[in-house]
Amino acid sequence: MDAQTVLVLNGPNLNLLGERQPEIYGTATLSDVEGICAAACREAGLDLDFRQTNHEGRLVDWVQEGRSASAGIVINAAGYTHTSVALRDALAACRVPRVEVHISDIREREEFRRFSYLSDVCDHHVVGHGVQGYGEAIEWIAGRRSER
Ligand code: CA2
Repeated sequence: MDAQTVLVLNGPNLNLLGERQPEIYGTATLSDVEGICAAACREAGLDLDFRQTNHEGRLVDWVQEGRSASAGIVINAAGYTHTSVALRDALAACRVPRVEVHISDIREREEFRRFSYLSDVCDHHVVGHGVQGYGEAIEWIAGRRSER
């Protein structure tokens, strides 16, 4: 990991993207999402490190890995968004820009999805913009770097 690399982290079940619930999540697969992220990074002159796991502790490890030595962290923590104090604490300890992404609009869905443990420890949020939201998150990180 280095200061030119955007770390994009995906939580549980996102490996199944495109396989069901297209009315909520669309038809793109996680591999398509990686392509969107790669294009946004290429455009911004940044490198991409794209990962997915179904395990909470692994997400915590990866956030710690990127916490000081990356261009920024883009995270769709999926179900852990609504449950994980551990992930919140890891993000709170980051020194790099953090962007929370959700494909669907969690504010307009079931009550249990409306609360995010991660929201107020992230610097920016892209919610309900579909898979293109990942590209927007990377553009935000790139824009913030060019302001410095
Ligand atoms: O909208 C999002 O990006 C979510 O983070 C997606 C999570 C959900 O738990 C959050 O509340 C909102 C679900 C990820 C799993 O998505 C699947 C999509 C299609 C097929 C299977 C799983």
